[in-house]
Amino acid sequence: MKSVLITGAAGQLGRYLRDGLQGRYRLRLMDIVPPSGLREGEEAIQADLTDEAALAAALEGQDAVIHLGAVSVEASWEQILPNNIVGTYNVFEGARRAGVERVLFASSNHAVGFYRRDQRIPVDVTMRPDGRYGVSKAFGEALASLYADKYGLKTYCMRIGNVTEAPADVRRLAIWMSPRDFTQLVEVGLEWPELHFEIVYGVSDNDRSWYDNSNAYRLGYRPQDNAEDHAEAVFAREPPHDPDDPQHRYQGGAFVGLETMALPPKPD
Ligand code: 15L
Repeated sequence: MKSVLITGAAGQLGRYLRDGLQGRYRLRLMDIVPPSGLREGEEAIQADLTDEAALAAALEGQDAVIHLGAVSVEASWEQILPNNIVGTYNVFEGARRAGVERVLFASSNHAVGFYRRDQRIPVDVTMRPDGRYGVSKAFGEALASLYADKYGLKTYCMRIGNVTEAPADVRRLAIWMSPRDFTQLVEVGLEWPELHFEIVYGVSDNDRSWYDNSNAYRLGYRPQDNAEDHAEAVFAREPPHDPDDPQHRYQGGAFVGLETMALPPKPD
């Protein structure tokens, strides 16, 4: 059975993965707050990603690391720098030093949030982050590329949309991912034998998807859910919006709308 470290394990995504991977992997759960309710096959480590010694100890003997730990929304540079930039560097460098074979990186749709909603994008597009958080995810993807090409780590970036039980709003009908599809996408990264460096979109099989996710399908991903099953309920509770408002025009949504006082009307 493979041993897998999950950073940010006390968050919602960590909880979904613990449920989905339970019994099939030995899970080491790391977070700044102690992950609770440990089950058989789980152990917990309370540590900060900026603590290199603690991270080295956590990575020791692991086959893979699923790196979820980060500030998960747009935030000040003072918050993004230690948690998302330094922390992510420490995970890749720590994995290299510890001989961990695979690094699965939780990237985000916000690395490419400044594509318009009428665009359908594959994984190899130019980065268009919609904020400092998105930049930190683009940075993590760059590290994944470097550590695969230069040091031979197997790296896998999931540009996650929004993982919840059901899509929260109209925007999420395009980027939603069910917990079971998320678990399956993670398993692809843990198991795909020829992995070198890959980017996939973390979304279910959504009719309204903005992504060409054929790379994930090539690796064996077969999502079982589709946000469209929730569309009627979502449209019933959300009033129509102005398509020229930046936060409705671009894929990144509200993150695009933040701090956009200087945004020209049509920057693209
Ligand atoms: C993300 O990357 C965030 O972590 C999550 O909180 C949501 O904001 C999600 O994107 C989204 O775009 O809905």
